[in-house]
Amino acid sequence: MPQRLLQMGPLLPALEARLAATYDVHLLHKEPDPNAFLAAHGPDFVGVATSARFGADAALIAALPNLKVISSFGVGLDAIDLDAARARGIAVGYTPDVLNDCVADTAFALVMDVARRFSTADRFVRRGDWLHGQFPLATKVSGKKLGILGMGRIGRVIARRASGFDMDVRYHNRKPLADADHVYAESLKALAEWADFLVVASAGGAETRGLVSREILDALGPTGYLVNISRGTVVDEQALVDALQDGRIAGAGLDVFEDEPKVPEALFALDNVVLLPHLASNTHETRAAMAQRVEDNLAAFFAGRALVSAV
Ligand code: 8YV
Repeated sequence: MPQRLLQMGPLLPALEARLAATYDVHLLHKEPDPNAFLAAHGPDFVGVATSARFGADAALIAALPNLKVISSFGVGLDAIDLDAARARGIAVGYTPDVLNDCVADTAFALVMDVARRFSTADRFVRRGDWLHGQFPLATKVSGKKLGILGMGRIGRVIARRASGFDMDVRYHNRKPLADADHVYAESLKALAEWADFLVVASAGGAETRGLVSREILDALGPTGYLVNISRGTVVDEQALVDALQDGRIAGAGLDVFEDEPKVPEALFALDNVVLLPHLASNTHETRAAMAQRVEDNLAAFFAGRALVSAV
């Protein structure tokens, strides 16, 4: 008998097909009344297949009394109630590392785009404005100061990208790293004051909510740029909109937002902002590797082995 898995939302089609070929998968998001379904059938499921976006909250975990394993597509764990999983001894698998390159690439693309204004310049050409004059000068990236909030797996790759651009890199974490090659800033404010570019690469969740506040944005100042590839919740979004509108920071490159897919409409009118639809890991190569890790974590669990990437 195949193991029974509950799938929380649409996943990569190739992954869905492979999971369905191996397990007895039920799609919770196709249920007209998911709560009624869980009340009637919750005890049937031993595994959950989910993503960083759909997560697995405390209510879901409580509704699945025989749950033993959660396998999530993504590195972010902010939508999974890890305490609830831990309390029940439920194994949690996720997909770190395989997406570091693409997320760091996206961070760097945003640094380049927001400073050099490539997206704005592309619109300028398409509008036919080049026929009537030159595009204004932009800001140089190479050799500048890049501050990283969250020197984790992805932060380290961003730092490596920055070294290719001869940038000076500093970082802030809860604690200095024993093995970091870069200067540790004692506070996020000190990092923001120092940096030309502040890149947010920390985890989401309660611990980092609102860390990039109005005060931090003011420390970054009118020549500083903010880039966020982590979670919208790390930045006080209203404070960011205000700072951009008032010219209190120079610009922002954002792949993530507080209430996706809703983006504050006030940002649409601003040319010093680059807006992406949370696409940092969305390449064929990286998504295939993430899908493989979701499968490998489940296969390891059901074979009685340790997960390849366990939380
Ligand atoms: C994905 C992400 O968009 O890994 C993460 O935490 O945010 C992204 O890679 C996400 O996993 C899709 O749900």
